[in-house]
Amino acid sequence: MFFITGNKHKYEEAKIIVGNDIEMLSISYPEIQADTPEEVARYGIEYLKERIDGNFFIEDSGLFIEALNGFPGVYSSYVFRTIGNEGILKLMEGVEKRKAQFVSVVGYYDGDIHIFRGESKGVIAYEIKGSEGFGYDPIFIPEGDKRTFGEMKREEKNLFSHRGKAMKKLKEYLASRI
Ligand code: ITT
Repeated sequence: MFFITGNKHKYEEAKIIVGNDIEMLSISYPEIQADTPEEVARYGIEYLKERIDGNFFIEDSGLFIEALNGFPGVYSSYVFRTIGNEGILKLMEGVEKRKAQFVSVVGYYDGDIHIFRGESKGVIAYEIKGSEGFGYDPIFIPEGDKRTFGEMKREEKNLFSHRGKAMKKLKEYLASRI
């Protein structure tokens, strides 16, 4: 089964949960401008299912910051490439309400489309911390811990993370089909 993504970190995190028989395939697909990751994932699958032989999944994720009305949300990838973690911390300067959540939506295709969602609640840190992971990991502290995802090993992050939870649902679905 293929995990269609250009992001090696996502693939490595997914492999720990779903298992070694997933293969990373970096094929680009349209990521539409929509309000929710579910819509983005469904559209991506509709495009890819005509082009890929066999079962596959994609994952759309993002960081939703409460005080910024959900920004960067579905624009997380673009915002990270442009203003990055420094830019986000700047936008959050003087803001005490720091709640945020990561959302991961996995879209799996086996002839039908199956959507699995995972969320991870937490807060935006006051400074960049840690060099593990990727993207917004060094500025996100999950509920129940004091460290950022950037200070955690992959296995540990997976226990808390949006992707860990969504991939676990995918894994359970796959197991129920055997
Ligand atoms: P794809 O090829 O799978 O689309 P991508 O990196 O472009 O890879 P998305 O379009 O889903 O992925 O964008 C999500 C962005 O949100 C990602 O690039 C990161 O900047 C951020 N992000 C998502 N999950 C994250 C995580 O677990 N930790 C830190 N940042 C994350």
